[in-house]
Amino acid sequence: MQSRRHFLRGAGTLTAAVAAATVSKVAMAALPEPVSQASPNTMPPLLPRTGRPYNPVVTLNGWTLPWRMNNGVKEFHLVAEPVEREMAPGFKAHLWGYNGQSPGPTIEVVEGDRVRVFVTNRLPEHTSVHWHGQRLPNGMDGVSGLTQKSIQPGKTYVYEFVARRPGTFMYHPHADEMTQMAMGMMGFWVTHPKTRHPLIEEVDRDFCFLLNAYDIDPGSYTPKIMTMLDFNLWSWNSRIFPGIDTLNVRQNDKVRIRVGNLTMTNHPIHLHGHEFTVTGTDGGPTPTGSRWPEVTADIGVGQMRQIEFLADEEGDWAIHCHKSHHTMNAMGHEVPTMIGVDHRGIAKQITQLVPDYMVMGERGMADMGEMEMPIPDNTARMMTGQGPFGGVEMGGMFSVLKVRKNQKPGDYKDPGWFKHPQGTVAFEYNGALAKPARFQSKGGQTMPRAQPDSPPVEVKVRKPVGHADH
Ligand SMILES: [Cu+2]
Repeated sequence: MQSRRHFLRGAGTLTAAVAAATVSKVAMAALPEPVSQASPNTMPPLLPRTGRPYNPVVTLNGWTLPWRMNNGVKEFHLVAEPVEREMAPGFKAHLWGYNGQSPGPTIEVVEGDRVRVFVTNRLPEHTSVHWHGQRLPNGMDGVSGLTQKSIQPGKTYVYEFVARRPGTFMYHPHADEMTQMAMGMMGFWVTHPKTRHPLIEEVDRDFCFLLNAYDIDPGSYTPKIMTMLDFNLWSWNSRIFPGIDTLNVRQNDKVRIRVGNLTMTNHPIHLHGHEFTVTGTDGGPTPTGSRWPEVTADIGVGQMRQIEFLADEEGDWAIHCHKSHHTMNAMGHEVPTMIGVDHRGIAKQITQLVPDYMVMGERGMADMGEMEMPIPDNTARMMTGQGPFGGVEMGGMFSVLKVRKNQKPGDYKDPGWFKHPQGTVAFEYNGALAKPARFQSKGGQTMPRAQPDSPPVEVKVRKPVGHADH
């Protein structure tokens, strides 16, 4: 993690040069200084120095936008622009975002705040910003054509409204949405309660991230915007495992995780080792009578969910989307299943013609995690991530909740791998294996059959065997 000193202050960067070319200096003078972020790392919480106090959130692989107070109004400046987002170390994508990154910075305000957001458009096409879930005057809702003129390239628009109710929200364009969302334009919005709220608990750690998805061909940089469902990069805040930071907490912390879904499918987000309750949606805090414990919360398209739990179990706990293809990186999907198919003969023949030929998937796909096959430049391997016990064989929407006794309050540093107490790790059994007892029964069926049994078909299942016994 980096300190806030690492924030690039507008000037001196490429974006400033673009700004000078598109927006006049006189016009910019009245606006709050645009703040740009150059790092894809998780920034420490931005403690409020002006305005009403609140407990800030931590945006996973993201940051919170600083503001200025102007006669009691909280003023922010969002800059819609092309960005280069490092989606994982060694893999960069050309996206569209806000203030240097995709997603844009998190906006944090307090219930009752009057908020003014300046939006400068440095994209090659018009845009607008919709404030998802907010109660606001209709003309501030950001639907281009319906409630406002779209913001043309080089123009700056002003949105102003009171953040009327506390909760978990987001922002995204409502102009050429299919393109602009596929290119990564989106951001988080948190409205903190003004006073103690009966349905909003104080927590020790408050994380947030958006679910998003991209289709970037191996070796290329720009997402294919026409893809509807078959994405190859499933990301949290435009990061893919192992590029997604861990969620580091102290044992017995009360933890809140806020997740929004701006992809085109649902994502069942699953946490290991703990039960949680859904304490809020984009409609607000949930009534306590509607809460039940679960370990997976399905987050539908366009929805937001706030989950809360007591992190009382020490360890390194996986948190991930439960759709198994969403925990993989770039791969082709038109690949036949080869599990159990013996390639030995054919592989031998092919290698005489193509010396580098290799067989994939004969024993499952786990070999892909270790494979040192040449891949195009700027490509994320299908699965990767090295844990203390070997390859984690994951990609995409996967991270780790690290619960530690000695994590200091407010410290979000990665504590390293968990040191398991002796005798608490699954271990190899070295005793003798008994012959399997076969269950003997004719079985039954719901109704008598009209036709007699046909002769049985023999299905050959080739069980993998080690080399130890031959
Ligand atoms: Cu998913």
